[in-house]
Amino acid sequence: MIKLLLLLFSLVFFNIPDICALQILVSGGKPVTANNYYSTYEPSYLTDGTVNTCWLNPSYSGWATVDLQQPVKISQVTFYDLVSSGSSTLSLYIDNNFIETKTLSLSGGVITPFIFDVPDITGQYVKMNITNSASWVEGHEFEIYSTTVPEPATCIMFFLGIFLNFIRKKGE
Ligand SMILES: [Ca+2]
Repeated sequence: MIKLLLLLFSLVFFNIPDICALQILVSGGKPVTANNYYSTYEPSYLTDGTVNTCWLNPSYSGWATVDLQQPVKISQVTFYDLVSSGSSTLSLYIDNNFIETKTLSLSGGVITPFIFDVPDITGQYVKMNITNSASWVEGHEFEIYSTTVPEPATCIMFFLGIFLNFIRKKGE
């Protein structure tokens, strides 16, 4: 019995909070600056919440920076890129510190997410530098996520709710 209680205790206080961790989108509606844009395809379309709108840069390279308006612990960055056909190279910077470069071959006309897993780096300005784009630089959405780990008590209530619901359904 004591062993069981110890197991439950360790699960609740060490593992369950990680299971409960939530990915929160922190870039929605945040201001974006870019080195250039074409016509009405403004950088603000990178954080408007839909991949159907885009920032278009009349060049084969360019950059865009999201201002999160306060320092945030960042866990993941996803940039939705589109080229006519060929590859594109994306380099991620947080507060001017280089994080990672990715090159992907894209199918022509298909919006492709470039996903960067970030080891919880705190920063405010998130920059994507795009080079060697097979066609004009075209970004459809620039998503920045933060991981929030709730208090153990919140996790216990969450799993207790699932458990009680399970018992209730079994009783029906
Ligand atoms: Ca968009």
